[in-house]
Amino acid sequence: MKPLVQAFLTIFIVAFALMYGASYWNSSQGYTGDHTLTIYNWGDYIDPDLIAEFEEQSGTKVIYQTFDSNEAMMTKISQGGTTFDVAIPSEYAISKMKEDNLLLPLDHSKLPGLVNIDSRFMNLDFDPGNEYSVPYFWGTVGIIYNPELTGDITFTSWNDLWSDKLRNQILLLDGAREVLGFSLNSLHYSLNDTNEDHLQQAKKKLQTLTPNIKAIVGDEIKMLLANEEAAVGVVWSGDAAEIMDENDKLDYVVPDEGSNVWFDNMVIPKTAKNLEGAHAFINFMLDPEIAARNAEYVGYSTPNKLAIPFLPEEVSGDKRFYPDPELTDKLEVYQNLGKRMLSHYNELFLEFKMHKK
Ligand code: N2P
Repeated sequence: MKPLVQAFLTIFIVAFALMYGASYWNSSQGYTGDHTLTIYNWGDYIDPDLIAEFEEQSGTKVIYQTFDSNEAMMTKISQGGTTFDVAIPSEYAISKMKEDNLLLPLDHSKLPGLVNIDSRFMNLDFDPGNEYSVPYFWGTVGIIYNPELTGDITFTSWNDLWSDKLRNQILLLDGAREVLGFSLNSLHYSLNDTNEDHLQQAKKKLQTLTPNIKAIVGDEIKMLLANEEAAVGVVWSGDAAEIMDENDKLDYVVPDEGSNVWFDNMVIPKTAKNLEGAHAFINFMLDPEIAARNAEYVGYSTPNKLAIPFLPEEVSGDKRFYPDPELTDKLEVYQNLGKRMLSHYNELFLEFKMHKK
C-alpha cells in the first residue's frame, strides 16, 4: 500500500473508532436523545413525585427546567441551542410559536389519553384540532384578599385596587399581559386592546396604583400572601387556591368588568430530540389519576374530565377555581397580538416597573 493511502486509511479508522466510542459512551451514560427527556415548565407547576414515577416507568432520565413568563420561554426556545422535548406555554404563546415555526405537530396515535380531556378545553382557537398542544392546566386571573386586613372592600371591581385604604398592601404577579390586562379591564377596554391611546391610558393608570403596590413578584407571591405580608394580590387562580389551602382567611374573586381565562398546554418544541419520550410523557400526564394528583399538589385546575372524580369534592366543587362555562364565556382569552404588539406590551410593562412614579 502506498504510504499516503495508508496514512489516510489510518486516520479514517482512528476517526471512526473515536466517533463510535464517543457515541457508545454517551448512550451508556444516558446522554443521547433517546434516554433523556428535557422538560421546560413554569415554576411550581408539577408534583415532583410524578417526574420520578415517569422516570422509573419509562427508564428515561428527566432534565427539568423552569421559566416564569411566556416571553422568557419563547425567547429561550427561539434563540436555539436548547434541546427541550416538552414545554408548557399558554395559549397566545402557542399561537405565536406555531406562527414562528417553533412547534412540531403531535402524533395523536401516541396520545390515547387525549380522550380524557373535557371537550370544553379541546379544539380552541389558538390550536384547532389540537394539532400542536394538549391541555395541562387552566384558570383565571383575579384578586386574592384577606378580609381581616381589607375591611369592607369587596373587590368586585378592578378599581377597588385603587382604594386609598390599601397603601403598600398589594402584590402583583410579574406578567406583562396580566398587569396591563387588568388595567385595561378597569377602564372597560379589552385585555387584547391594541389602540395606542388606550394602552397609554392603561399604563398611566397603573402608575397611579404605585402607592398601593408593595411589590411585583414571581412564585414567592404565594408565600408572602399566605404569611399575611400583604393584604391583596393579583394572581392566577391556581396560586390563589394554593394560598387559601395554607391560609383559609383569604378569598378569591374575579372582578365584574371581566378578566382573563387562560389555558396552559403541553407542546413539543422544534428543539426536541426525543419525540417518543415526549409523547410518552404527555400521555403519562393525561392519565386521570396522575392528572388529579398533579392538580391537587399544584393547586391549579385540571382540564382532565376523568380526573375530576379523583379530586376531593371541596376542590372540584369550588366554583372559584372550577367556574362554570357561563362565567368563563364572559372572560377573555389572551390573543396572539403579533410580534410587534406583544413586544410593545412588554415595553409598556417594563416602563411601568422601572418608573412606577
Ligand atoms: C405557576 C404558573 C402558572 C402559569 N407558577 C399560569 N399561566
